[in-house]
Amino acid sequence: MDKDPLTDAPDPDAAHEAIRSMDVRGAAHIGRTAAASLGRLARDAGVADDALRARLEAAGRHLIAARPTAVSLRNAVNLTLDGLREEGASDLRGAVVDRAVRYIDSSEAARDKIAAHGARAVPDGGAVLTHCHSSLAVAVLVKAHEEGKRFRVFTDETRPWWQGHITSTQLAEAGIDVTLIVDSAAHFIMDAEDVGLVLTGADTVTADGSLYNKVGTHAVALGAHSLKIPFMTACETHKFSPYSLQGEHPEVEERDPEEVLAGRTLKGVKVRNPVFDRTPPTLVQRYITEEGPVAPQEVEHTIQRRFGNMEGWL
Ligand code: RI2
Repeated sequence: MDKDPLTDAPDPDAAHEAIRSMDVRGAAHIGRTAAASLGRLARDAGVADDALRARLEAAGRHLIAARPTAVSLRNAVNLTLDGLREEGASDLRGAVVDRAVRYIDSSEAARDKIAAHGARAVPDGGAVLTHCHSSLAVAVLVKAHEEGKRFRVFTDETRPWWQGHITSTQLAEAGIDVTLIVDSAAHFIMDAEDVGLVLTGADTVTADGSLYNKVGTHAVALGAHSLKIPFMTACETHKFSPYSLQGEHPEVEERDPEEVLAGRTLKGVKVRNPVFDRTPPTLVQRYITEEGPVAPQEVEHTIQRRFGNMEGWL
């Protein structure tokens, strides 16, 4: 029997803190953690329906505030809290729990489908370049390797959180030939090595087809474009932003400069730490989703089809 996904879920306050501090990171993981914490609260809070509704909505708002850029967090909260708005739901608690479990299951199922779709785009021979750590990009590469494709991977290290180290370790554990590079070496490596694909994850994809992902992604995409290397992004449609249909674009998170300084003091120097950037749709060849590859110009239609009534959404 599959393990109940809510059993080990943190309460929403603990989930907020884990997401804010990056103990829980990666847009897909963040979304599933938020959904699980709301499901757990709904299941365990022994209060009447009105009080439960108020507590869940407050917890949802607090979770969304933990990190502003990855839309999977806000989507996870809203899709879970849709249980509160379910027409004719006699069991509010059960409806929210059910939505939370459905969100988690669909996110996990999406990963397997994305791996299968994405593996087709991975070159047999040559190399792939990645940026930051994306669980979905890793799933694609591992699947391609399991299917017998042989390729090398160059991984951008991605300061200041070094998520490229996670990518490198996971790929090496899967038996893939992996080489870690500093981010500023990306263009040199794309030019010097036989890189046939750049593959990243996504934090948010907006209706105009723009990609919001870990800072540095835009520069990598520009480099790939100049060298005519396909640039693709592995992402579940939970990363698509229905809010952007009304022109809302994600806030780019700026974190503590201390993360950049890492304990050093540079007298008279200002430090900034923006952690995401926007890559324009013209530089993205395909979003590899659970539904298959989606071109940037098809994102708006996918959002309209994928997200229904948003009434009452936070
Ligand atoms: P998956 C990460 O952000 C990276 O930007 C990565 O591309 C994205 O989340 C998606 O990751 P952070 O949370 O959902 O490390 O593919 O700041 O795992």
